[in-house]
Amino acid sequence: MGSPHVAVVPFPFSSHAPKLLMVARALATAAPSATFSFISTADSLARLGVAAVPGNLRFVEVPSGGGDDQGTPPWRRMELFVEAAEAGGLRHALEMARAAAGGARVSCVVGDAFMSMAAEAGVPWVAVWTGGPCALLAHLIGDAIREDIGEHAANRADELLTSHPGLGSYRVRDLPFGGIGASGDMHRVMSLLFCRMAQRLPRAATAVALNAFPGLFPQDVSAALADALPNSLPIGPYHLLPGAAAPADDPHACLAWLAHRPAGTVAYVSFGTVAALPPDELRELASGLEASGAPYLWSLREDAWPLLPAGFVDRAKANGSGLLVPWTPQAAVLRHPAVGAFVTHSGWGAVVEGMSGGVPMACRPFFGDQQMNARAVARLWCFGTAFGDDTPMTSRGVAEVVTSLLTGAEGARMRARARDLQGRVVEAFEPDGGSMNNFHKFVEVVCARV
Ligand code: U2F
Repeated sequence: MGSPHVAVVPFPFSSHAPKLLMVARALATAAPSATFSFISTADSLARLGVAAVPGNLRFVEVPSGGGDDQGTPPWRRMELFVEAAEAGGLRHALEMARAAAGGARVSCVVGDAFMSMAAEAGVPWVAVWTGGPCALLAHLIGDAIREDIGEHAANRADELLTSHPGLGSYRVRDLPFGGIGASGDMHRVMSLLFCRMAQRLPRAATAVALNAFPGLFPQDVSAALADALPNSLPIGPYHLLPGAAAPADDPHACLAWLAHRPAGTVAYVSFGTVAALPPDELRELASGLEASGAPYLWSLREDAWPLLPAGFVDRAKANGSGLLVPWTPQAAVLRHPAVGAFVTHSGWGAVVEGMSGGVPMACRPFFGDQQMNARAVARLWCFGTAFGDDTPMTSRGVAEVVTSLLTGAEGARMRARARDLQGRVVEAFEPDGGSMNNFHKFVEVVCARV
């Protein structure tokens, strides 16, 4: 029997592929005698940093299922990709990986939980969930929740989900079933993905990796998750797994800019890879940052720059008060001592990177799991606050929140809690720490001979 050949299959949209690549790098480092084939579309591979990977990790380009035309809307590209993968595309991709590895049969698929068609690929499937664990729980028991809240979800938005074990701190309005933004098509595509995933994960996945460390959530949440998904393994934050992180790519010299700022003085702003603020809110945020007087580092996609208030970019450049860039090495930025506050959409990657850096957060959630993540940051771990409820994202609201996080008494309390979480993250990655122990089990499952 030959050595294991593991196919790592990301969902090739938003930041899913970089997260799966972190897991793949860590696995390839931990199991040097196994072969890892990272299977993705040309577009997704082109956006990844594929340099400096372990020698036993290769990249295999597979068809996208159509929708390569840049004019195709994102929801339709996703739909075409998923339809093709469901209709035999994934099996075909595994054959391509086999051919590229000199005929070595794929012994295990480590696949994004969204790629749940892996359940039918005839190979053991180990799933990787990249979002908030409580959102996963909500998806897994989604039918029971929908039956409970029924048609009246809007009237019951502020009700706590106390009749669903593990979800009692969340409100109906926090549930992740809303899909992305106002687009009904995206909602439809995402709902189908989540629905298939919720059916297949408990039945077919050999194990499910979670981007969290054991003990991060209270006991009732862990128990409810273990009940819904007995094979889940918290091995995160993924970016801290040994070998997971590529060297920080910093084309806009953000780290050098931070090096000139005193500790805890800079507000870092980023809304991840999908969410976009409506233009009026973007202007409020920009003017609030200026009004706070705090130095800021803002990761903002360039297509949004023309929407900023007149002169904003030039003023930042002229007085050095801010640095606006299209991309930062975020995990390294959040670890930098100069960063004292994080204004974010509260995607799960942002949350775990923020807590790993010990940085208090101001969350402005948009869709999916972000509302639950923001709620957990503000109410469960209390190392941040959420815009929207009492504090609208107006210029004044932004200035107040940023000032409070950087210099206020409440901000200091939140920073202390963030540092406490940071310490627990460090412990989880000590040689006998919870995430490390689970990661060893994960490697064993992935590399098991079949
Ligand atoms: C979707 O999340 P996003 O991709 O929008 O957001 P995150 O989960 O926070 O992940 C973004 C990643 O991109 C990195 C950052 C994160 O690892 O470090 N990044 C960066 O390196 N530099 C930048 O300038 C900006 C970002 C979805 F929208 C969320 O609701 C889900 O929780 C998430 C689950 O994977 O996917």
